[in-house]
Amino acid sequence: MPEFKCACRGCHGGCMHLLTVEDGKVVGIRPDPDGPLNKGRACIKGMSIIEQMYHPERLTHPLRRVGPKGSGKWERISWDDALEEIAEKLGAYRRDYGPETIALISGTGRHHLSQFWRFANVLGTPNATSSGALICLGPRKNAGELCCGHFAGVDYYGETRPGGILVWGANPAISGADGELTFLIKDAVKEGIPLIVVDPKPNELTRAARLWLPLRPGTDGALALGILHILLKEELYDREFAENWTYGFSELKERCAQYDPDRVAEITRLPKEKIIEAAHLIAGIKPLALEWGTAIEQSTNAVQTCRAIFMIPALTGNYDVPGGFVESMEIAPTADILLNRLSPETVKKCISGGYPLCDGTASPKLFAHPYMTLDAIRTGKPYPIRALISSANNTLISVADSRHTLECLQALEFFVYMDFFMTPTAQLADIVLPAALWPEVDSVFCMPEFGDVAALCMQKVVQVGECRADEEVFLELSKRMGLDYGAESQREILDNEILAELGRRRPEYAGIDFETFKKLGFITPERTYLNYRKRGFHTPTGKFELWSTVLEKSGADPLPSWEEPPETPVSRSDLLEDYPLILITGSRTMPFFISNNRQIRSLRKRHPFPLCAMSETTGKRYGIEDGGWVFIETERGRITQKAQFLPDMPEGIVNAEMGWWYPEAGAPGYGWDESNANILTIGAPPHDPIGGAYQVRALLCRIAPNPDRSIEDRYNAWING
Ligand SMILES: Nc1nc2c(c(=O)[nH]1)N[C@H]1C(S)=C(S)[C@@H](COP(=O)(O)OP(=O)(O)OC[C@H]3O[C@@H](n4cnc5c(=O)[nH]c(N)nc54)[C@H](O)[C@@H]3O)O[C@H]1N2
Ligand SMILES: Nc1nc2c(c(=O)[nH]1)N[C@H]1C(S)=C(S)[C@@H](COP(=O)(O)OP(=O)(O)OC[C@H]3O[C@@H](n4cnc5c(=O)[nH]c(N)nc54)[C@H](O)[C@@H]3O)O[C@H]1N2
Ligand code: SF4
Ligand SMILES: [Mo]
Repeated sequence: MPEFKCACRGCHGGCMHLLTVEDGKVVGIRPDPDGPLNKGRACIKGMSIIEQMYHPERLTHPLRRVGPKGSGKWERISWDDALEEIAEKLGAYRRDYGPETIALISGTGRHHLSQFWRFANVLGTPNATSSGALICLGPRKNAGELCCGHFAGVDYYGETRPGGILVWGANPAISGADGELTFLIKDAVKEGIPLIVVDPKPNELTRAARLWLPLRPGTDGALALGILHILLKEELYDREFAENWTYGFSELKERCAQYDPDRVAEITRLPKEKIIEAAHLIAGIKPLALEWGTAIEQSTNAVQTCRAIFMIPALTGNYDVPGGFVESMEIAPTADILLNRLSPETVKKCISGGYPLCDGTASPKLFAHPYMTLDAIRTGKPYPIRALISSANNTLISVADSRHTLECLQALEFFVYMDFFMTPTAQLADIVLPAALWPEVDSVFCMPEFGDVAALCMQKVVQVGECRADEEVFLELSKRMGLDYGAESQREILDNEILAELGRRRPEYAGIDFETFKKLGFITPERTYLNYRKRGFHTPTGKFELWSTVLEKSGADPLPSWEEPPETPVSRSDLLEDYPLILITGSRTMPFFISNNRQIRSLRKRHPFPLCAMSETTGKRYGIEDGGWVFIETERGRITQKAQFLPDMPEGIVNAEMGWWYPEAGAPGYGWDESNANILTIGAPPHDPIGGAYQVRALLCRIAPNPDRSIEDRYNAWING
């Protein structure tokens, strides 16, 4: 039987698989041994795709709400009726109130994001946003762009292996985020490549690490500046790079002098000796690479912390060297084909919070702020948002302060939601559209996002129900609304825009079209190193900007800095009596992708309940048993998760998993508020003054035993039923 080469998007993506099709159905999947990133490997999420595609609860046709909002009553409608109604309503809002009153929200890195941005542009709304971005990848990407005009990642693929990896606020052995697949770091561990891990919570990487730095959550910026201080003071940096290729070296040195090891030890609660040891280890490893994650981004210090951390491998001479922290190759324009057609007046209307990386002043991208855009629905300020289109985003679960999100979504006049399954967010919509899963979509994308090693092919091998790719829906709506989308079909976009541009950037692939690309499955252009030595850095000064001239121009601090986050034992000591513990949220798990997959039985069985990690001493102090249910409460609200005692977990820190809801609890609520970590988090300002990130980690909480085990009973009935 013929096999089709398909790139998986069960997570951010990166694995190639071979799919077999019989009678119009996918009947087999095996990881492609030639897949440039996975090399014949896969995870359980990818392997469950057949179960996902043909799941009895999958959305397979459009629905229109019939009962009152949130009543869970729906009627089946045709695509034609759905699109006609959406086009007509959006057209009316656009005409009567202005296109800015229509907002768009998406989730994390999906194949259709370019078209999502394009649709916002042709619609004429500046209010397109995402539940990730500002707190996920955005700050790291922006830090890279501000420092050197590029993004960078670990060189796992070249002939030279990394000499060591600094893992900071990330758990890539589970998250394999953005195409840096889990296998790659696991291979590095097996090979004995030394790791330095900065993470308050133990995991398999902290256990394998040469050095583990379990810092106080939210203090990463201070630690990074402290490490830079030691490197600069003890002259452990690359002199040639510093002298010839950086801008603002002496200013940075002066700034870092405020972060001597004694002060940093006090802030981070790490022993001073460990901080010095970390700096010495970092200086001694060549080439050193960096794996960094969301923990440093989900904070009011996001962009400056990311900038400070990025400077560590750069100043030690590891930027874009073989086996080091290498520049993204930007093979194809898959992530950025947005037609920036908004007038300056419209750009000014963006509900960006005025943050320089959101409002277009310090970045060529415009980005509405998710919390503030939602807030405008509720308050009408700065003007009312009347309609929302959500694609690939379980807003009620993934945006900070879920009770606020609920209030906002309930106040919407018109809400269109597109997903594979019904979710608690979908239940608040007016129209729900069925989305195509990855074997049902034609697309080209590059991975990993950090380093761009390959361009990969997704191809539609079957049709399931009436499901459609999100990009097709944006195209179709544009046509019906008479908007100039610039192409007639997804195939034309792939051939004439993405692959044509790929051919211009990589002449060896000139003339390639999607039919040819499907047969190849992927391409892996050759990497060249130290490119900045030939053409300088893509910054205003042509240098690696330690002092950011872009931030300077926008009025922000041009040097990396750190401030105590808004709700810590230091900044809110007044809360300690009631909320004595530090709460972190997030913590990815293997079977799930954020809030996805809770209804996929084979996956759910592996991790049936949300786990709340803490040390035994912390748990016992509050009467909690290992495996018992625990209430976790902040000033915003209370949820329950199942306690998990972790041997090396530092005292006084509690970790709540994010993304939880319970499909088995049934419509309309699906238990959205039982274990959802975002009931506990803060969405309101203060935000990161540069990029608008909000604080979903490093908060204050209290815990108490919850004797009620009904969540387990309900699950058991569902899984056995
Ligand atoms: N407290 C806390 N909050 C967080 C985080 C945290 O660590 N802690 N992490 C943040 C981060 S990093 C992110 S990226 C966001 C994630 O937030 P989101 O990206 O919104 O992720 P999900 O909530 O899983 O929503 C994705 C939904 O989209 C659907 N979906 C998946 N692929 C497609 C597709 O191709 N088309 C369509 N139409 N639907 C699709 C899924 O079925 C799912 O219901 O959450 C953020 N929120
Ligand atoms: N299997 C799976 N893979 C995924 C996802 C998934 O849900 N499941 N989600 C995807 C998405 S959207 C993203 S953004 C990535 C996220 O990938 P990661 O960034 O790896 O996300 P997390 O595991 O949430 O957090 C990483 C680590 O941060 C630590 N941490 C918490 N607070 C702090 C702190 O204050 N400082 C420091 N230094 N560390 C802290 C946590 O203990 C955790 O080990 O993963 C992606 N990949
Ligand atoms: S790691 Fe991601 S891309 Fe690979 S099989 Fe799993 S879900 Fe698919
Ligand atoms: Mo994310």
